[in-house]
Amino acid sequence: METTYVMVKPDGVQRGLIGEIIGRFEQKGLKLVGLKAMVPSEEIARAHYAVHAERPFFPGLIKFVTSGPVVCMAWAGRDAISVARNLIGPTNGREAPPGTIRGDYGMDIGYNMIHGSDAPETAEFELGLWFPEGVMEWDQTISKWFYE
Ligand code: D4T
Repeated sequence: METTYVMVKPDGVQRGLIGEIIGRFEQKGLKLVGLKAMVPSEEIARAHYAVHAERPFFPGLIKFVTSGPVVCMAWAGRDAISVARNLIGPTNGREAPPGTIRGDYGMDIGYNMIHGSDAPETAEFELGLWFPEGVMEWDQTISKWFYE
């Protein structure tokens, strides 16, 4: 079992897509183990995107992600990291295939509505960053209908 960090970005919140996005993860069969909303501080945004600190788009990215509320989520399941990335789709919404979140709702690279961890190391780092209090442990009784 893996746990991944997923976040509805300010454009997804502003556009009223929170419910639609959470619904896709729920219906897929992932287990929600963390959920909260906040307006990110510059400090947390810079730490989250530290890997892009030298890229030309970094200042704009920080301004965007701190511009309003985001919805922070932790989702658990078998191969949760790649399952979530596949639900989300490629970075650029114009190229993302229909059926993915970005493919169905997005037209841009920067405004791409949602973030998902891309590897076990980044998931661990991002979960620690956004959920320092830890995530929930609970028994999803229906999970026996998702896994053989
Ligand atoms: P995130 O990290 O937000 O889930 O997006 P991806 O994993 O799909 O894409 P990424 O790490 O390459 O980019 C992080 C973040 O930066 C924005 N971005 C990216 C941008 O504004 N301009 C760019 O040219 C690129 C490459 C979008 C996502």
